[in-house]
Amino acid sequence: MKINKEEIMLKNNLACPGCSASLAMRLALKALGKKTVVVIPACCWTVINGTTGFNHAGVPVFHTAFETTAAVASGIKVALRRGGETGVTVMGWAGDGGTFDIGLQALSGAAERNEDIIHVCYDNEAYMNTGIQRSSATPIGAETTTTPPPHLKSRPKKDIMTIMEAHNIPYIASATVGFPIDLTKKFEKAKKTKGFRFILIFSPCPPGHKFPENKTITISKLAVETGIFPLYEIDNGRYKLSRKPSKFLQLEEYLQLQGRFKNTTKEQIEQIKDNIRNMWKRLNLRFQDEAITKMLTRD
Ligand SMILES: Cc1ncc(C[n+]2csc(CCOP(=O)(O)OP(=O)(O)O)c2C)c(N)n1
Ligand SMILES: [Mg+2]
Repeated sequence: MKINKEEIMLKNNLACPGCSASLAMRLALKALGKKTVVVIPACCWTVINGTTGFNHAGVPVFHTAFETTAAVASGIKVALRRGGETGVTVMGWAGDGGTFDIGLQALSGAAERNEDIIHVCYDNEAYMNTGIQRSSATPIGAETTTTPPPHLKSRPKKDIMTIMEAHNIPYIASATVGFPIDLTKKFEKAKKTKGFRFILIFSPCPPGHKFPENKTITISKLAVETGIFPLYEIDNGRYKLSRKPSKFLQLEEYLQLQGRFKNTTKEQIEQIKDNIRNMWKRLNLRFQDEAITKMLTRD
């Protein structure tokens, strides 16, 4: 499988160097094509897309209030359909704040109604645009400006994939820019699917996670290979593991590259490891994969 060579997004957007959210949009639009409308709430992407008069996404973008992405995207899709435009993909593109937290009500409503839209969450695990405040997507032990040491985030990351699964929608997937072909395939599948589709993209952020800008892809890959961010799909209720780890890499390999975990305590690291193991046990009830069962029972 090849990634479409045609660039839809324009060059020189306002993203920070090494921004995975910028690369994620570039890949998503290559898969979805030009007949796409994007709805963006308050988030880094409001800035990335450019100041008034600029539109680096290269497709129509509707900027909306923080809590309204999925409601606005639903309305745009209906208006297009009423106007006879049936071939346009409408994609809400929100951060973790706009998805896990303040956008959750609109998201849940649109998912329950099975609106014909794609909601993408580029998850950089904090409110980055406003200065790195913690969100419910921030992992345990992470430093943010509202969880400074020694008061590091003490609660686990919210499990948004399971929340979305509970809505019985046709397509749910997790992806990251470290695996661009996998990400592209998921957007292609989402484009072909009717009804509500949800894609969670793990999105490392150099200034927010405090790592050098050339480590974005390494960290995206390590998140998958250490098991902290599993890549999978729930396609009409069928679970499919996209990348089967033969052995999880040591979580520390992932944590030590990021300044946000510089002060994370041993106990918090153990807590994260326990949570990863429990998450995989839960997921493997669906995958029923023998190799994973063996890996999880090994101490
Ligand atoms: C109702 C409302 N509350 C707060 C804000 C301020 N605000 C703008 S962007 C943002 C953070 C967005 O975080 P996230 O959705 O994770 O996107 P990111 O900035 O990380 O890309 C906040 C708090 C706002 N615009 N509207
Ligand atoms: Mg964020």
